[in-house]
Amino acid sequence: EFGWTRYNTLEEIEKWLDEILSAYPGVTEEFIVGQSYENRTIRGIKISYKLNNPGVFIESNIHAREWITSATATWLINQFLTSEDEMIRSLAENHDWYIVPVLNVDGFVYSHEKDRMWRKTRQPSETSSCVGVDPNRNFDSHWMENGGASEEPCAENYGGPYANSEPEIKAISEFVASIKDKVNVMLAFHSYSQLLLSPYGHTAEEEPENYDDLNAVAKAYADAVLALPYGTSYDYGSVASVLYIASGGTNDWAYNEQDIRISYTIEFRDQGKYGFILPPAYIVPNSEEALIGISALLDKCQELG
Ligand code: 0X9
Ligand code: ZN
Repeated sequence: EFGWTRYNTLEEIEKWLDEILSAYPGVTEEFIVGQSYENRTIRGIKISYKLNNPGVFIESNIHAREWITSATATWLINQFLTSEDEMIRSLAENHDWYIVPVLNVDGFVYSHEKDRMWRKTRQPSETSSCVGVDPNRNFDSHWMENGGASEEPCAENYGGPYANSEPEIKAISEFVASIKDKVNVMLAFHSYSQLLLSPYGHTAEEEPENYDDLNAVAKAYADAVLALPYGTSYDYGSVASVLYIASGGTNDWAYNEQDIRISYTIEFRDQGKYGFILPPAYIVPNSEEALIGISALLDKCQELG
């Protein structure tokens, strides 16, 4: 049965999504991002309680093995619809939420059924027997520039034969572009390392024009999470300064090509003890941190205007 005491399969997540959509018809709406290489439907849910709210887009599980991301995304959806807590109600009702719990559907299924550590998509290469592209190197923004993405089909960070070669990335790019005027904040959920990563990933030579704001907003998230009883610490800064150069990722594409000025990659728990194989007992703590962090992040955005 679906829940947050263990990790759910794609089939379980989709069945739960159907139940949620029929239980809350007035405030939820399904959106279809598109079809995956293996022809699965990539689904999202929009939650909207009123007109003219600022929009927040959450992309989750672009990397197949990062199961904590879809567990957290579904937990957030559930809280937004069922919680009676005042802070959560205000967070839920004063934003329009566009949430894609599992973007890399083919890879996610493969990570459940064949290889728990699978990261990439499942589209075969035309030049190699290796399968899949790193979807977070495949966006059409400074694609394959400056390193951090590989031209080698067998590499875990293979950028693909061309930008948007992966149907999942082409689909989400077109979908976000179609609603970009309604999206103020873009969050890409990943694990692990406990980091809030802002643009740029494609270069360490420059910083975005609103880098001070991006850091202030990230600090608000990190401070709020640290203040919880778990005492979990998050670090923040640009991808290139805190982590490594990596072009063609979601947060750079949203910022550079769609003009979404508040754009982060969030790397959830932990810091390497369990890594990608985070025990299910941490799903709820991680989700609580994401909730309080996102609430503080959005409050800070509003404060900065
Ligand atoms: O390398 C990645 O794609 C992300 N780390 S992960 O361990 N989840 O694979 C970081 C992505 C940072 N953002 C960009 N490169 N734009
Ligand atoms: Zn990732």
